[in-house]
Amino acid sequence: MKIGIVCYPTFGGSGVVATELGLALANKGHKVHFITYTQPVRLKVFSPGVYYHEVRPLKYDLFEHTPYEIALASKLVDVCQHEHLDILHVHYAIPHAAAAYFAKQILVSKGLNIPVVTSLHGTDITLVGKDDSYGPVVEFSINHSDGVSTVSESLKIDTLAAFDIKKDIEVIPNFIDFNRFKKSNKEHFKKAICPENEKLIIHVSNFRKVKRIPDIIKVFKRVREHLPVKMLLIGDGPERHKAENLCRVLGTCNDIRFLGKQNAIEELMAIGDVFILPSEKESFGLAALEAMACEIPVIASNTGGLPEIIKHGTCGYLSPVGDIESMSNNMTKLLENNERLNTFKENALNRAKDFSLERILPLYEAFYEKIMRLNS
Ligand code: GMT
Repeated sequence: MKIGIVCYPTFGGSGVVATELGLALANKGHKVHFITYTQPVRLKVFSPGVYYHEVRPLKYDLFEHTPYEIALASKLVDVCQHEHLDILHVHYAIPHAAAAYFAKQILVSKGLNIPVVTSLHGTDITLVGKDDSYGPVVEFSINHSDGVSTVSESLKIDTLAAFDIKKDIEVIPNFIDFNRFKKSNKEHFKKAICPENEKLIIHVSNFRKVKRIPDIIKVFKRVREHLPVKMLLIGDGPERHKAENLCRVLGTCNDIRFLGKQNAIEELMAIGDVFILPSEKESFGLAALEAMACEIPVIASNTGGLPEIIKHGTCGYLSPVGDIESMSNNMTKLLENNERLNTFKENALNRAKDFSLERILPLYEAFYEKIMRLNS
């Protein structure tokens, strides 16, 4: 198949999923065309079967806001026409689904019918998409996509609750590439971070409000009252500064390292004992799955798609959003007993295997084929 992929090329979860999906499809022999405003980090290495088309909106003094969606739609028309794409797969509804609809209509006027698949990832529905400033366009462009998928059952339910949806929604969970995410021996590195053999807590996110970063610092403080622990906070975003201040106030700075954005997350995961994700909303929680693939159990909030990945009491623990006490107790219980911790680590890996690339990729291929058949 010749597949066009549109996504956010930066550090967001939806962009990571879209890029990994495209690379995996190309490895299986498909031709994959990425259409984005900058090259996704992982595409910078040459890979046969992968093509990249940059969207470059013309800037003009009169435009206070450059109309990116129009430039994207125009680029989609160009790529679909000249590269003879079979299907267009857009990740994250805003603004990609609307731009794809626009491009599709232009192509129809030229006698070409390209099916469009829209994958919803989370905040495009649960936070931003519902807002009046985007809602009508999001609803319309979902209903006019040829195929719609969500990354969890929970996000499907949220989508149906937020909008008047006339389309069937296919649930295709996020996946993990075990060639990349697996436990490796980084003992020297662990020794440098945890010289007294402390247990190591890890969190990875884009540090937005929805991730509830202050909860992480508060849980850490409580656990540290019982056990020797250290923590790595990986990623960056608007809440980081507040979190650093809270560490100062709570006197935990010496045991917490803020690492900022990192590419080789798997190398850091290799030394973790437990992962924490106390989000307000989390449609899937790819970071938690990546941790589990590296044999790290997860302490998380019982929200969104997280219970679909984390089995409470076997490969992690779930608590109500904002319940610091419950999360701290669960984490302490897990870290203070090596036998329990090792069992949870093993269970985490086994659970992650349910989401292997090998299992999930054929679901996307079958979905494309179905949509192409229905559209022909
Ligand atoms: O907040 C993020 O983690 C980024 C966001 C995005 O849209 O890029 O992630 C969403 O999509 C990911 C990939 O499908 C999911 O794993 C995340 O759970 C989801 N984030 C939220 O729902 C908050």
